[in-house]
Amino acid sequence: MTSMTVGRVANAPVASALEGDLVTSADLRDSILRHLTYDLGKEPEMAEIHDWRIALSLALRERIVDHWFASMRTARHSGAKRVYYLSMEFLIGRLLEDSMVNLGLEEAADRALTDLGLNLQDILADEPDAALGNGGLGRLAACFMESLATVGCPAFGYGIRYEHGLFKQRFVQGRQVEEPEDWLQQRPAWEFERSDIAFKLCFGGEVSEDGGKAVWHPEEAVVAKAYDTPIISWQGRWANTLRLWSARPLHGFDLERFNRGEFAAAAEPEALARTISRVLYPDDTTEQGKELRLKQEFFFTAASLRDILRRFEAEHDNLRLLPQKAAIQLNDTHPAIAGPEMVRLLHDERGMELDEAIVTARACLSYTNHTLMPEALERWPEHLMHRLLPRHMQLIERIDAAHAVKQPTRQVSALEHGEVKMGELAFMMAHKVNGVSALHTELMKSTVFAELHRLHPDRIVNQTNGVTPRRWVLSANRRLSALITDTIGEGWVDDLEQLEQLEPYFGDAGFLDRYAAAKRENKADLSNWLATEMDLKVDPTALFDVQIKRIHEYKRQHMNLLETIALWKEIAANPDAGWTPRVKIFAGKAAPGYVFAKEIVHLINEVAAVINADPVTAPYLKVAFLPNYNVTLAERLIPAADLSEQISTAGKEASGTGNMKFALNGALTVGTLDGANVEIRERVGEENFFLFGMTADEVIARREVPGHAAQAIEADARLAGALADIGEGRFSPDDPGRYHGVTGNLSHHDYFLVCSDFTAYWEAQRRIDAAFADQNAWMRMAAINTARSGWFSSDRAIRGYMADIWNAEALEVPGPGDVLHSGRQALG
Ligand code: F58
Repeated sequence: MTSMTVGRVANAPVASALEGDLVTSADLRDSILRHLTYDLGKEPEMAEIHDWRIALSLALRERIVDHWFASMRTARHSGAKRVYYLSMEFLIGRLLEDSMVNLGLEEAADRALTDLGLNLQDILADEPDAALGNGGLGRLAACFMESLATVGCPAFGYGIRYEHGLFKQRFVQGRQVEEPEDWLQQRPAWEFERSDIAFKLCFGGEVSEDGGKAVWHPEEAVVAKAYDTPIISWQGRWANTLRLWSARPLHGFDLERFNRGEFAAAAEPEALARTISRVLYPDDTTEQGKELRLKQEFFFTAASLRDILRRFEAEHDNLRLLPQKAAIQLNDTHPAIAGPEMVRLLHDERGMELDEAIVTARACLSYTNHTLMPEALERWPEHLMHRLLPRHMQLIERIDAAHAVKQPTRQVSALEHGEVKMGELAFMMAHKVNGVSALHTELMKSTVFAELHRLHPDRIVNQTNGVTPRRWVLSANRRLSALITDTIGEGWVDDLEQLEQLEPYFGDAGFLDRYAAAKRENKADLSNWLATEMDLKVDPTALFDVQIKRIHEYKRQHMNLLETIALWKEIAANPDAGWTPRVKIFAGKAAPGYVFAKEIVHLINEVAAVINADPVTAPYLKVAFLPNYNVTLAERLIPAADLSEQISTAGKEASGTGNMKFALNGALTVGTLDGANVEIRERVGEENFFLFGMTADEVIARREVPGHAAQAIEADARLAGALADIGEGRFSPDDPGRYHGVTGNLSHHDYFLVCSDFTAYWEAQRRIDAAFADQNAWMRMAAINTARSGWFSSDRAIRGYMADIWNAEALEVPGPGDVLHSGRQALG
């Protein structure tokens, strides 16, 4: 319980960044108290920290609403095209700090809370992460939402309001244990429930013909109900909506059955319907729940399309205008059923000719691909598609046939071996298809979509990913931000390429000293956190070497671990050789059904336990595996990193976005020529990037060499030694054979070429040791990374989509007077 102290009344106005809107800390304090009392029903002296947090969030949300209405009104009145970003995942993290910073109300909030005897940092730390995503794809969607608002592009994000986001990860004796995540346990502070925005969605049944018209007779229906979260731009200039759908039963509760005493049965329809938005799929490797996943995909896609058409039809009466008014981006193939569903809505339900419906749908739709890995490309059994969505299956066949007409030799089809290939379907139904880094886009053209690219040479375009500087630099790294703003002013925050203006200051000793001090203090903070949270003592001046991302063989955490073991052995054999002290930091979740990844998690923990207990190597090497990696943990780790591990097998990482966050925050990259690493290296300069390993072409050639792994092991005694230690149970004495699966795979199969790249990786790491020993030179390289990475802003990426894919324009809200007298708004 938090007691309220009646403190100084801070009435001095705090200039908010919002034009014409001066918010005093006293105003804010009053609205916090009002929300606490009248919305949460709590007396200040009885309020817990989360009550205060929610009251503060509501007080801020209140200040967003007028701007939100004004933005939507401007979009409506201008007749401008709207962008619709359909994504199965939005990995948002916390929103309170983001909103406060974007509204320019941080100082006011700090003072208001101090007046109330509270501490802003404690309140911020209380917010649960909204983890409605698995990894990069979901985080990209969240960065894009913030940038869409910041550049003033009228847009809606559409997704699913999962009751349980990505599982929580705990380690029990080194093994990953998954626990359900419960972000909705406390009252969600940001969203508005929209009982009036709900659509009925159907599944199953059959299709009949009536005078040449297809009529779908579904057998099952649920309701999608909207929840809206306003997303405010930097400096509150614009706000868009993130609209998430929650599944409800069509017919509520069965009172008759209840009255007969059949209590569980009475609640059954509700429970069944709600299952659709119950959990985020942590994975696409498991077979279970395939049907439910397809239902989820259709559920949110179909609800979103209905909403888009409803809005369009309220404003226009000619369906042919749709492509001029709506750009619909499919974030990977999860919403690819949008193609046939849109055709169905236009043709079956609105009477447009089939061919025209296909052309119209295609002119609205575009598709982003995030992976080339065959096992991750979605395919649905035709029989399942037919059973759940019989009319859509017919339309998929029509779309495929219509496409086939244009290719006399008929080499590409969306239907193969009894499956629907969603990548091909999305490609056929999109006017643009984009990759997420230059290399990835070229590989799309030459591999998975080679044939489709030949047929449609203008369709594939590149849009290299980006990250929002507001969250990933301004908020996450206060010390660095203050230095940047002191040096070049605040303009960089929404024009990140201004960071280039830092470089002329590198000659001033003062700048690099302050840059180094910011990094040192960030590392000291992290060291303290590791001591208190993980009971791990580390040298805060050591090289902080960080690999944080989902655990996957292609991301090669195990290569990093093998190098760690080899380094440990070398230090132990020769402790006085002048080693550069290192802290190896890992974090990441393994998909629950991905056995190999879970073994890697276990192994990292067991290796960490052995190395951290070694008194001889302790001054030079520590290993930390932080549990439950999430957005908030990334915000803590990235500003404290010296070295960013981006070591995927070349050709496998579509882009990466962590790599951009690290470079901006002054960590040097050790990386392969993969994904956006290639573009980062081009921009920061090859002398400020530690490159190693095979290229994508070399990877393909190397795989053809018989016994490539055995050869590599034979040629490198360090690698052989590390593998032998694992294989002999040095880190798992209770079960020496525990990792035979891992060592066997690496020695005989090694698809991801860990062994073949190991020696080059080891050598790169030793070059890094030497470079880090010269702190002045290192800090200069780090600062160059910051100064030259401004291009990786998601504002730039969004402008690229607007120009090359959506043909959409940015808008500005009119003056503050119009904002404040908005009257009652028809929402959305
Ligand atoms: C990631 N994909 C790419 N997929 O791996 C990464 O290179 C890229 O930077 C990022 O997208 C953004 O473009 C990714 O995160 C998933 O999370 C899948 C979602 C569906 C279930 C399986 C994982």
